[in-house]
Amino acid sequence: MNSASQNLFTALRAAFPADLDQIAVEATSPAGEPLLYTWRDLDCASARIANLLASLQLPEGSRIAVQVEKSVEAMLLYLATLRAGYVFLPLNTAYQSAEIEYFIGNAEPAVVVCTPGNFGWVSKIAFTAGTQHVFTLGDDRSGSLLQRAAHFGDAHEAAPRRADDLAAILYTSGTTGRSKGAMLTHGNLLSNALVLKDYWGWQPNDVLIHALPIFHVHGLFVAIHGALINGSKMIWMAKFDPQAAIAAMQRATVFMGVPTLYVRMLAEPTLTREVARNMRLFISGSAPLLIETFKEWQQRTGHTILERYGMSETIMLTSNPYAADARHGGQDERRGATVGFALPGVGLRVVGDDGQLLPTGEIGNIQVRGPNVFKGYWRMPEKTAEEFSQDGWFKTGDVGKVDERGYVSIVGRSKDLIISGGYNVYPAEIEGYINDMPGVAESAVVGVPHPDFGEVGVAVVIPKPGARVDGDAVIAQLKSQLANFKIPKRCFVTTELPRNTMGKVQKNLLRDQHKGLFA
Ligand code: MCA
Ligand code: AMP
Repeated sequence: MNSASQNLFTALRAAFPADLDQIAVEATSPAGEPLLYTWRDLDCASARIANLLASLQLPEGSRIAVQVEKSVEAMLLYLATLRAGYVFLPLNTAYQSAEIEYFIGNAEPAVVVCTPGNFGWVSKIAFTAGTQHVFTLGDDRSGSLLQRAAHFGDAHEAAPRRADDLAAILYTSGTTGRSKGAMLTHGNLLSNALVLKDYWGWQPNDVLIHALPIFHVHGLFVAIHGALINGSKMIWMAKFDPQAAIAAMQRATVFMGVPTLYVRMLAEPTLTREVARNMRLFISGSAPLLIETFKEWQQRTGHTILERYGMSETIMLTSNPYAADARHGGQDERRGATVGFALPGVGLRVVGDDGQLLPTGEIGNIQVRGPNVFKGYWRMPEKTAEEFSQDGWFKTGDVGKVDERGYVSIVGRSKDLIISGGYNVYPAEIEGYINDMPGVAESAVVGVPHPDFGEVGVAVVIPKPGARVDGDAVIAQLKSQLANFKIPKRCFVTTELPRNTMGKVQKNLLRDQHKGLFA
């Protein structure tokens, strides 16, 4: 290996235990059979896929776009992409053809990997966009990717990469216009993984319950890097199942989830102190954890959930302490309704709308900087410039405050965003689709509280004069166009939207009006 290389894979591989025959991942096949992977399996299988990718002689910086069901092999494809030095582009399996067409058209990947069942329509989109190679990968190890990779050797020297070379692009929707690809570098990902290794007190004998999807930051980076860079085993769940997750706690030590996962486990009578006795750490993030959930978890299990805060553009930014944090007077208290302290190396400040720094405790716009902050939006230099202050801080779009002890609380968002079950839904995108429907004059989508998903979208639609619009039909049409988690749970048809004197829709009034819908 080139000693100057900052390839993230090299750092992850260096952390594998000396005994490669230990179990690295315990998974279950779609048919319910146990599947065990040793560290050697991860090494050899990712090498075979990396060799396959390398054999394609793709241009430097090529994107490998992947829309497949969660499986250990899908993780191996991620590792292989890093290893071969290309750029991983994960896509939520809920995305439908118009969404995929946009991502593939925008990112121009050299390789697309999709499920065998989607090959027909995905390959059509990909070949039209100029992609040369489309492989398939099923969650049962089927498909052309592994078939082709099997012909390659099981050793591969990781391609040398600099810290600021791209490792991944994660698409994140915008408050206006189309999704933007956040470009994350090997240095972004490695620095964040190393900080979390230390801050969360990871140990090689930790066992992580991996229950999240692997196409977003939480499941793909925070969870996978966390386990791998500590040489820790994972109990791998292709789909979150509260009963299975609770049962796994007796053999595990770390769990990561979005708040919905905690809410669903709390609804299970099997969740007790006894069953959680072996656990060391429960981590929550991606959406606000209600204080009720935080307290109930404490009562039921005796564990205090550690809440942290991050973004696709920045990976992890803040965290409640796992142990005493010397930077904050040795405080080790995990405080509910806060996201803890700025992580070591992360700068975090709160500014007013005029960009001026606000005094401690005042609510304002959160801005951040550090080695974890992304390189920019893919092929969108103007958007990138807009999202940074003149002195180089990234504008998160989150609104919050920092108290005198350094605890950060998020109290709202300046971006018009709904976070539903840990997934981001941008009202502007949904409104765009509704406004294009026949007979619709305009629409507004707002987030309202929901006991399971935290928040869900509700649409309010105004028909054109004389037109008839049916709310259920609007929802049915959206279902055929957009990822399922983006679909508003209810749609009301009415005569006008509340507006302020400037003519702007008063979404707060709509939120108030509908806040009891799912209570
Ligand atoms: C599923 N449904 C949803 C959601 N998920 N509706 C609203 N919000 C959701 N998140 C709906 C589907 O549309 C469907 O409705 C019905 O629920 C059943 O779908 P299914 O897929 O079976 O649902 P599920 O398996 O119960 O999924 C719920 C889930 C999942 C497990 C909570 O949403 C999930 O894995 N969320 C985690 C997301 C995540 O990893 N976020 C991290 C982003 P219908 O039947 O009407 O069609 S990373 C991030 O945010 C930052 C960086 C950070 O800080 O981590
Ligand atoms: P994404 O675009 O999927 O990366 O989502 C990032 C957004 O999720 C952040 O800007 C926050 O609004 C939100 N977020 C992440 N973690 C938390 C948390 N612990 N509490 C509140 N919001 C969070």
